[in-house]
Amino acid sequence: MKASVQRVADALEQLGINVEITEFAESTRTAEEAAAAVNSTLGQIVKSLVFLAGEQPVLALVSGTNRVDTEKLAAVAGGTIKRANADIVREATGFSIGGVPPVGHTTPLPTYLDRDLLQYQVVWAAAGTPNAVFPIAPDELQRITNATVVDLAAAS
Ligand code: 5CA
Repeated sequence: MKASVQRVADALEQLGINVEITEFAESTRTAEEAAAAVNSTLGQIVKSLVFLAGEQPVLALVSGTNRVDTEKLAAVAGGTIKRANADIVREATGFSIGGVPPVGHTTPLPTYLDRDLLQYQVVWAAAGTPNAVFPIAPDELQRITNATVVDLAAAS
């Protein structure tokens, strides 16, 4: 297991939950690739997206079918919302884009969970690298990330 995947496994264990991380031979870098790898719908893939709310990095956990409406995020996170660049993502989370997990970050980030994820029995999130994911019930994901559940989806 890669060190960055091990960090996610350790974080999940410390949170007291027993989930199985799968490392694939193929890429799960994008939500589409992850859905193909785990044979789920796109909506069941959790995108872990870092934004800057003013200066504060925040994490949005978003269904694979949704784009974030930054005005909706601003309304709950405060400040002007900007997408974090790759360097800020790595600094704030300790992980690189494509493998950013919902837990195990360098420092805890204020976290917002797309309410559309709650319709599924199980969702899949990245586990530290662009080919590792794990399944989790969305209510459990909300609990372990201490996330605020919000409507984040941009009109499609
Ligand atoms: N492993 C997959 C599925 S769990 C994953 O991590 N998906 S993701 O959506 O959370 O991460 C990829 C996202 O990073 C893409 O949606 C894309 O919007 C964003 N991204 C890619 N390149 C950049 C970049 N240069 N700056 C900011 N965000 C980026």
